[in-house]
Amino acid sequence: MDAPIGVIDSGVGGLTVVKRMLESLPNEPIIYIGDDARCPYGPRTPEEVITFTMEMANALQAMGIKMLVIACNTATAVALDKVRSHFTFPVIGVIDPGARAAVKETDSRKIAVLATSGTIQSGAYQQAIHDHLPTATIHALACPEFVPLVESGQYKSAYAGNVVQSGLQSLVGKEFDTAILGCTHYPLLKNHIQNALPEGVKIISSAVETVHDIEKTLRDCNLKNYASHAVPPVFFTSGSTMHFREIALDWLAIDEADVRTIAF
Ligand code: I24
Ligand code: DGL
Repeated sequence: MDAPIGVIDSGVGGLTVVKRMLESLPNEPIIYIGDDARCPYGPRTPEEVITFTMEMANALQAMGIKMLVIACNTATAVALDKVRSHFTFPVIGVIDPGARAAVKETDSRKIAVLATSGTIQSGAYQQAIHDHLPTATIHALACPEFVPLVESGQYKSAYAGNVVQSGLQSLVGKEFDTAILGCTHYPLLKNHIQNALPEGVKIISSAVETVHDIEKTLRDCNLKNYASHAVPPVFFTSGSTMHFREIALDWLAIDEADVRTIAF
């Protein structure tokens, strides 16, 4: 099946999922939409996020995708069920894969979740973890400073380490052995987050786990592309194609990228 896999996100953060897809599924064509004009979704109301997510999903349906990946945690948290019930192609979110991986990893049954305000308020991670491990203790923490920190480009700096340290202050003294990075941007802060948490805490990146789900769905639904040549992804942004291209080239370590405009 050589139709593309659609990937949607509030902006460029979903490129963390695309990077893993290009490594594991190089022959699968990808069409990505980043809603940069309306990013960030983290502080928005569920109604807004649902409307925006449906707009992107509709645009990709019109382009003939065989499967949809909601790479944005906030959009997955509030819109996954609605999107799933609306389309006939399989729809994969980033929350259940991360929750399942954390449940597999934890020995103490105590799990921390770090995410945007919208994701934490939705309770979606808490629900998904309890679905797989009803006795789990969950420490859910909104980290609203972290997305702007990454987007300011200072995420590698010592200053970022301090912001992460303060953001995670309320977890001090709490017991957990596993922490979920429940936001597209947090893998870029992984070292700072690891340093701010007690030694030995296992960190789960939803992006990595989601690709396992995509591979399984391609197999189960007979949607794999058997052509054996790499296909470059096509990117759409509702914002600046120039800025999008800069970040995509850097993050994906590629020389050129087909970046087009989409209006909502
Ligand atoms: N990282 C992200 N978003 C940005 C950014 C960034 N600017 C610098 N870096 N900007 O997300 C968001 C607003 N833009 C988006 C494009 O259109 C115009 C508006 C995290 C990306 C994760 C893949 C820092 C930066 C970078 C290159 C690679 C990674 C990275 F410049 F974090
Ligand atoms: N993509 C969002 C997420 O994973 C982070 C950026 C935003 O708030 O839109 O939750």
